[in-house]
Amino acid sequence: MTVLIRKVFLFGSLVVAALQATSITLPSLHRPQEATTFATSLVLDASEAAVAASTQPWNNPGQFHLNKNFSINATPTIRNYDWTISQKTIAPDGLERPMLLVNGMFPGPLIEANTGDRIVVKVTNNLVNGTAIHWHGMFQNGTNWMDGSGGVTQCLIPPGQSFTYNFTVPNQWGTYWWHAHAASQYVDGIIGPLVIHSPDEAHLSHYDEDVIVMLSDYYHTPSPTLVSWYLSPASDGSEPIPDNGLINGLNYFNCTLDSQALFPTHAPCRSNAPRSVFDFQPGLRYRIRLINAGSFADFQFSIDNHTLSVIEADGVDMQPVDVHRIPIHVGQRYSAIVQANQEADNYWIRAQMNLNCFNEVNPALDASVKALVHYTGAPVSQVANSFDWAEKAWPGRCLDLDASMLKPFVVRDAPPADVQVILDMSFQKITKKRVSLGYVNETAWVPLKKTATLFQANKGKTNFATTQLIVTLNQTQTVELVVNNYDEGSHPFHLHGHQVYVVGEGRGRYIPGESPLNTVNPLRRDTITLQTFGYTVLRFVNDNPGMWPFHCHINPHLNAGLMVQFFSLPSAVRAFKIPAELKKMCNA
Ligand SMILES: *[C@@H]1O[C@H](CO)[C@@H](O)[C@H](O)[C@H]1NC(C)=O
Ligand SMILES: *[C@@H]1O[C@H](CO)[C@@H](O)[C@H](O)[C@H]1NC(C)=O
Ligand SMILES: *[C@@H]1O[C@H](CO)[C@@H](O)[C@H](O)[C@H]1NC(C)=O
Ligand SMILES: *[C@@H]1O[C@H](CO)[C@@H](O)[C@H](O)[C@H]1NC(C)=O
Ligand SMILES: *[C@@H]1O[C@H](CO)[C@@H](O)[C@H](O)[C@H]1NC(C)=O
Ligand SMILES: *[C@@H]1O[C@H](CO)[C@@H](O)[C@H](O)[C@H]1NC(C)=O
Ligand SMILES: *[C@@H]1O[C@H](CO)[C@@H](O)[C@H](O)[C@H]1NC(C)=O
Ligand SMILES: *[C@@H]1O[C@H](CO)[C@@H](O)[C@H](O)[C@H]1NC(C)=O
Ligand SMILES: [Cu+2]
Repeated sequence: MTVLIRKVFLFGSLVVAALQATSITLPSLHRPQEATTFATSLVLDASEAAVAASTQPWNNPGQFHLNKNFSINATPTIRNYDWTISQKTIAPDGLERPMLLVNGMFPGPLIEANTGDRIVVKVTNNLVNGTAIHWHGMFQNGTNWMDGSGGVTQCLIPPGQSFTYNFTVPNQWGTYWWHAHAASQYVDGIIGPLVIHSPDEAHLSHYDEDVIVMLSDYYHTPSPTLVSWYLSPASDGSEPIPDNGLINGLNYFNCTLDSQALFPTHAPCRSNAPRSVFDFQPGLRYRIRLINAGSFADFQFSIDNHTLSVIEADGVDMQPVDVHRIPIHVGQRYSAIVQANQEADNYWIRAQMNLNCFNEVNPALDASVKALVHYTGAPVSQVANSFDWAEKAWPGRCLDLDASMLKPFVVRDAPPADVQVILDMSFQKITKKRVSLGYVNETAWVPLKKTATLFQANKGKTNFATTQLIVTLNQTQTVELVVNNYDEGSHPFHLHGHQVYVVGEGRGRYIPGESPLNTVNPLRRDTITLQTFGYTVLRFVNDNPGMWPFHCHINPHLNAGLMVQFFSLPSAVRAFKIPAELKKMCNA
């Protein structure tokens, strides 16, 4: 999103002046009301889901309600998966389009494991293009080459070939997801949930049922077309606006609206696609694992008449905090406990796209994406009569849930910084083609072909292509990462292989000594939104060797270059024994 800034040269005095002049007060964010009495529990379940399954055979609603037979106390084991990725025409919301699917499923298969397990996924690529699968949030400590980042930690799995990802999860748990990390492929369907259990989780005894709710913005046009348009002068830097949104891969769409869409498809369409339905058994408590697996839209999630008690952010247990709405940006996850303590009825689940984050209007889009909670005993329905919370969705800018509300359950102060890295994010239209590209300092990332930066680093190379911004971090020490966002858009940045401490955020540019920092048990997570014309200060411990992307998770922005790589612990990386079959894929 670049409407204002892209017309101005980044480092020009105009922008600096604009940054210094911004003093708009933060919108008053919704604070939780008094905690509702914890009397009962919420359970989502899948009776209506069976109906959906009959009309949407590519959707497996059952996998989103975690099976209670899964033993979280089992001895460490190997979790094997066998996946084939292929293209298939399906109609998640009633309108047909070709999608890229794992084992013919959308969303793709759940990966469920315990801390201490090994995860082994054989991926066979039956697409016409190369692919790679990234395990979002997994530390991959000592197995950086299993991170699945195309052009960084691997060459793509060539069409017709297989590669087996193989890694352990020794020291983390919570809610994660997996997705293609090649071109824009995940936008076309290569996504799925990844849940890690542990007996050490903080809130295990506070819920009865465990449910996954994957949100995604959704486009009727395949992503290569949208990305070519975005990276052409025609878009003027405006991102494609979604045609719809999905909850666990389902939603209704009014087919007559296709002709009014920004990109009409005129594809076969039936205006009868079902929404997801979550069955609640009165008295139970439901852990809802929210995942924004979309590519652009920021959602505000709520359930009518049901308070959300947030207990996890990006795999980090939190001290419970009650809210009515959870803003969730691309790549982020939250768990919230919901109590099934309301009258037996149907209630709307709402995932409201934040239209303030969009540059354009798509007349085909109903930005209020919905699913239903259905209480046992209430009539089965595709609509509810419930009302949205009275207080408005969060106003204005596309901000994360206020970091000061999220206090990690395992208290850890941010260690003092040993070294500081400053990065400037911007969109600039300085290429000959007059296309707006995403820059970290002066580099717009373009993925390498036929090699990966990790392989180059492993061989001892220290000067990389000019399209690669590589920040080398030689020692195990605490890095303070100061990120200035010189763009009018907000950017959910994801650091691979780490959880970061969020020690400071604010408007304007970071001013050392003046911008306030909080190092007392600050929020820790792996995906954090840089606000419009603002700064974010993060800290992380550089104790995981490898080549780690730090990138905007808004897919068009990544495709426009908004990525930097941390080259952590070079001597350990040079000693990596990278499997030969991984390097062989570079010769395809
Ligand atoms: C759980 O295990 C029991 C006993 O083996 C079995 O009868 C039941 O079908 C299983 N439930 C699910 C949901 O898999
Ligand atoms: C394969 O990749 C090319 C280049 O990105 C793209 O134009 C094409 O649409 C892709 N094919 C499919 C089927 O996704
Ligand atoms: C996974 O890696 C482990 C440890 O290197 C190895 O013992 C095992 O054979 C591998 N499994 C597969 C299926 O490649
Ligand atoms: C679908 O959209 C058309 C055109 O806006 C509108 O006239 C019609 O009422 C809509 N149908 C439903 C069921 O909402
Ligand atoms: C939901 O909450 C509203 C507002 O508090 C209340 O008026 C309504 O009766 C509740 N609905 C049900 C079905 O309990
Ligand atoms: C990025 O640019 C800023 C401002 O010029 C500079 O202070 C910083 O060191 C640069 N960062 C890197 C990694 O080059
Ligand atoms: C890291 O080590 C390399 C070579 O060993 C050196 O050139 C570079 O300056 C070091 N970087 C820092 C930040 O100390
Ligand atoms: C990675 O492994 C090293 C060595 O075992 C350990 O010191 C470090 O804390 C680990 N880091 C993460 C993020 O797991
Ligand atoms: Cu972005």
